[in-house]
Amino acid sequence: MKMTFRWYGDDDPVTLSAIRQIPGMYGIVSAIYETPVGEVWTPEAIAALKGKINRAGLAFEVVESVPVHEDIKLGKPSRDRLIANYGETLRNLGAAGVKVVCYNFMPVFDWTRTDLALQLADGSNALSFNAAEADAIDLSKGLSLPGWDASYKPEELASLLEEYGAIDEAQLLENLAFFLKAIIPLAEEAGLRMAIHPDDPPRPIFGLPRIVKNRADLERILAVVDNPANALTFCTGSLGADLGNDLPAMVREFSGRDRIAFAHLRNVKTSPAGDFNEVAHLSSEGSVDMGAVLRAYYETGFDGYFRPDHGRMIWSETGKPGYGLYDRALGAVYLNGIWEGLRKAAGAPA
Ligand code: DNO
Repeated sequence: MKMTFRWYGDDDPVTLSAIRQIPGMYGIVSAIYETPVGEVWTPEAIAALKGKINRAGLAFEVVESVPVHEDIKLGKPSRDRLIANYGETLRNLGAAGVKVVCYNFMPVFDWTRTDLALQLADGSNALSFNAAEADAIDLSKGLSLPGWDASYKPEELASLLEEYGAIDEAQLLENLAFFLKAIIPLAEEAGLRMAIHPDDPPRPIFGLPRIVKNRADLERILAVVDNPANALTFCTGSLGADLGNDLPAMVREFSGRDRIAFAHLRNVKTSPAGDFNEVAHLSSEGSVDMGAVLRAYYETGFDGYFRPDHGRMIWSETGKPGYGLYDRALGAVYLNGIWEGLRKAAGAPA
């Protein structure tokens, strides 16, 4: 297991030198944010990012995300050119030593929350989602959240949503399959693994189809191209927002088959209806049994990348919701502690 931390580049209030001081930190997860979605990430831009990270004493082996253009998700004719560009980006990333590329296939919206600063009982703030409040959102005013790869003006959003009117789950899955059949051989050639991120929250939202929500969905996607380069970003926070997802069992299954390349570790307190708020990483704080999840990784010999996902805002920190330094650092230390316990219990040296 290699512990990593997400960093949003020079505009991120969290600095590389601060991340370097978190015990047990191996590497940075980042992206090139300046290149428009659909364009090629050049070797120069990749080398500049990698250089910055390496000079801070950290590895750069995981990208999150190379965003997938909406035309690919919609299956429009322009997808051929966009997929060719995506492949070239993968080639450039692989040549720079990147091993995993995280991406998602959520139409229009990435992770969605209804409150970015819910106050918890201990005085900290966390992200939360309430389905009734989401249904009441007026999309004609546009919607964007800090941390998304793309945002839309109200009129762009309206026309995109209209285009998705013709796309149901089966069609979206077909468009994903088309993308994977083209991209996975290129990823393999580039020496890296594609790792799809689950839908967050794991259910249809704003009438848009969602196809990465549960075990059956993940099975279906992995079967499209049965190759270790077609892998998962297994996010306990996203999948954990459906109490029907048995996370330790799913990790055992997919990590056991070496199909998890990247683990997002986050805890959520979820209601039976699927409303949830994020909490500290500790098992006792939420619905995710982090100890059991890590045991499943350990016992299946996981040697991919971990990252502590979203933290609360604590100790008066301000910054990107979910992506402050302090609570994510506590998460990393907690996860490393569990891992050390598992290693020692199995007789491994520290
Ligand atoms: C949320 C993140 C997601 C993730 C994308 C992957 O905090 O986990 O935004 O980066 O869905 O493409």
